[in-house]
Amino acid sequence: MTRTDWTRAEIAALFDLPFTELVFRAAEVHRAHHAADQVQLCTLLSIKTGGCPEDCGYCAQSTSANAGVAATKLMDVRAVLQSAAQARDAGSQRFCMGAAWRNPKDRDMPAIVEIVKGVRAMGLETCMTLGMLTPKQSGMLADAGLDYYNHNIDTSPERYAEIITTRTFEERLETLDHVRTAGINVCSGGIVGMGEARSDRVGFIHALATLPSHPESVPINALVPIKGTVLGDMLADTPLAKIDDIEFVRTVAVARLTMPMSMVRLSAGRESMSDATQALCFMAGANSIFTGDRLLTAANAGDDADAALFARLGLTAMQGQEPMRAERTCAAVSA
Ligand code: SAM
Ligand code: DTB
Ligand code: SF4
Repeated sequence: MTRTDWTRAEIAALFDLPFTELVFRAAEVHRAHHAADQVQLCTLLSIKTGGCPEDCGYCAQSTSANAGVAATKLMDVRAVLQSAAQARDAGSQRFCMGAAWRNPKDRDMPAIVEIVKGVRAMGLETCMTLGMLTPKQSGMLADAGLDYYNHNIDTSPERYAEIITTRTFEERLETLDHVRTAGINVCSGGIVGMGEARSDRVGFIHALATLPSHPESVPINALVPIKGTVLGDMLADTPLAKIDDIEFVRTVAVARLTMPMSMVRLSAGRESMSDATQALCFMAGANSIFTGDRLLTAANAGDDADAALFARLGLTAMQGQEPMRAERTCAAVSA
C-alpha cells in the first residue's frame, strides 16, 4: 500500500540519512516495484514555442525572458505526427508534447484532440503539457485518449511565489485535480537547483507524495540555466548556488522512497550531468528519461550519448507499457 500521509519531518529525515543508506533503501524499494535495469524512454516535442504570458523565472519561453526564443504558432498536425513517427522508430515509448501557453483556448482544442488521436494510433503513449485546464478541456483530452498530462508543481508551496508570480500553487493543484477527475494519468514534478534550500526540496516532495493519489510520473528536472531568464542569470552570477550532485541524487532517492510505484524521470539537466551522477540517479530509483538531442528549447544528451551510457551501465529501454493506471491510494491526505 502506498502512503499519502507523509509528514515533512519524515521526508526531512530521509534527506538527512547517510547518503549510501538513503540510496540503498531507495534501490530496495525500486527493485520491489520495478525492473531496475529498465529505463523508460520518452521524447519531447515543443508543439507551440515561446511567447508565453506566464513569468516562470526558469523558462526561456516566457515573454518576460530575453533568451532569444522566437514565438511560433501551434504546429501543423501532420508535422507533429512525423516527429512522433521518428521518436517511435528511435525506440521511444512515450511522446510528450509541450505548448507555451498559460492555458489552451477553446479554439485550440480540435487540433489538440486530433494530435492526441493521431499519436496514439501510432502505438505511442501520449502526454501533453499545455498549461492550466478547465474540467471541460480535461474531459475532451480524456475522450481523445490522452494517457498522461504533465503539470509540474515545480517547487515547495512556500517558494512558489518567488519563482512565478502570474499564477498560484493552488491553481496548479486545481488543474491536477481536473486531470485526475477526468481519468487521465498525472505527470507532475518540478525543478531542483533553483537556489532553493533543502527545506524547499522537502516541501516539494511532500506536496507530491501527499496528493490524494501519487502522480504516475514524477519528472525531476535539474535547472538548465538559460541566459536571459531570471534564474539562469542569477546562477551565472552566483555559481555557488548550483546544486551539488549528491543533493540532486538525494532528491531522486527521496522521490523513489515516498512514491514507490511512480515512474521517476531524470528529466532536464542530463546534458551537463556526468555519467557517474546519472548512474547514481538510476541506482537511487530513477527509471525514465527524455531522449533525443532537444528538450523543448534546451539541448538534451542525445541518442548516441544515451546509447553509450546504457551500454556502459547495462541498462535497457523499457518495452511495452508499465501498468496504465498505477495503484490508487485511499488514505486521506492527513486524516
Ligand atoms: N507551459 C506549460 C506549463 O508550464 O505547464 C508546459 C511547458 S513547461 C516548459 C514544462 C516544465 O518544464 C516546467 O513546469 C518546468 O518544470 C520545466 N522547465 C522549464 N524550463 C526549465 C529549465 N530551464 N530547466 C529545467 N526545467 C525546466
Ligand atoms: C518536464 O518536467 N520537463 C520537460 C517536460 N516536463 C515538458 C521540459 C524541460 C524543459 C527544459 C527547458 C527547455 O527545453 O526549454
Ligand atoms: Fe509558460 Fe510553461 Fe514556460 Fe511557464 S514554464 S513560461 S507556463 S511555457
